[in-house]
Amino acid sequence: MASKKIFGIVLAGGEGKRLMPLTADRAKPAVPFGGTYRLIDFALSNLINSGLTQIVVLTQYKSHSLDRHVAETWRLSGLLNAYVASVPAQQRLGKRWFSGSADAILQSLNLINDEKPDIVVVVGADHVYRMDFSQMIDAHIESGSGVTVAAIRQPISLANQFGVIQTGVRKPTSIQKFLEKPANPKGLADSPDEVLASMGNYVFDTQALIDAVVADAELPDSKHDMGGDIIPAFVKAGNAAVYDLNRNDVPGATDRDRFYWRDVGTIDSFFEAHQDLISALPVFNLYNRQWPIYTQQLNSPPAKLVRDAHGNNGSMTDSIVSLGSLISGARIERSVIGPWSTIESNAVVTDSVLFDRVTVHANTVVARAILDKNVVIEEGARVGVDHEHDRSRGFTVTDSGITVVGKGERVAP
Ligand code: ADQ
Repeated sequence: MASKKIFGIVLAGGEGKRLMPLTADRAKPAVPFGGTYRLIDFALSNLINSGLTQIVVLTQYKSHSLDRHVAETWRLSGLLNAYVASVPAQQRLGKRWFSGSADAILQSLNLINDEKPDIVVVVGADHVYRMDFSQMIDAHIESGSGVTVAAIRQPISLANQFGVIQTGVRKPTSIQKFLEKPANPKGLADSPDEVLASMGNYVFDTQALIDAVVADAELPDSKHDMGGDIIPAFVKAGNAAVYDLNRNDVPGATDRDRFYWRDVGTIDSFFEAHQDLISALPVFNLYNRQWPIYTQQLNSPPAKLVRDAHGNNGSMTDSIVSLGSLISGARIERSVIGPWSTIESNAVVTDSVLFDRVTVHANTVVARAILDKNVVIEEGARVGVDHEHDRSRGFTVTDSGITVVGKGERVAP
């Protein structure tokens, strides 16, 4: 990789419908995660830690808070022409928005032409994981293919959410077949309950990428989608390799999180990924100093846990509390509390995810719930306890029983 010039593209224009109502007001990559992070911080941290210094983030859908987060947080030094730049859809090829992720790249070819890289790394922006892309780039160069697709084994029951890869028998690093979100895929020969899923991360030879998106633009039936159209075209041409995440050795990884990767595209998977952060031996370790996940450094006071006005102790176990939060005489278990939240006396918050500036007043119960920014739980209210009641109040309740309260809502007793 050392002798090559590398350019990074983060695809961040998707709508994230399945995360509603968390994406009602913001792009999916801007959805808060783990207290102080936003989803895009994982992709960007991985690229920066892998040595990339020129990265663009292609945005479109409700991009304001995403643009702001990228501009405020991801400021690289002006030296060496290093940057992370958020680039909104600009209608450069006529009066139309990005019609798909491949069209987003087609409409942004000026950015590639400006830098003239040898290799372009294209990644999604809505996964929680650690990955050293420099190792994938080395494998790509060695393979001699036009594209290399990062992959990880996933349960076959989830195959309809992913691009599913079949590799060659004689050459296991070449992709023989690629089916985007198939209904009935075949399991792996050595593990019939699993498939090899695309992670939505790709390494391209620059010219191969340009040729592919230009050719795709002429196809009347194409959806102009990276997973649905571009990668299958490379596979058909016998020009695609696979890179299994289990070959990736990230510095400082633990045995538990070495090959951790979570698609957090649904409320359930988003919720479960939070549970992966908080136990004493976390499934995903945020405290790996050798491969830090960066985010905005808020100018905030530390979190404070105090007794309430009556002298009652609170308690907190298996939880994360972010800067600026104030917790008095409340019980918090297995939860993630976002910045500048207030939780008052005799509130019981269990198995929950609170975004920033949430207020939980006294004598309340919050159970298996996700509370978006600025939610207020009024004194004596309960949420996540009676699902029928939650639904009747207009809150989303998933089949697995997670209640989601949208941005700025007040929950009355
Ligand atoms: P999905 O995640 O379903 O599958 P998609 O919705 O296209 O694919 O999102 C991929 C990335 O592209 C996201 O970061 C999204 O924000 C962005 N994106 C989507 N539409 C865009 C547009 N019009 N402009 C700019 N950015 C856009 C993909 C692959 C699968 C793979 C899974 C892994 O297609 O093959 O298995 O990711 O989760």
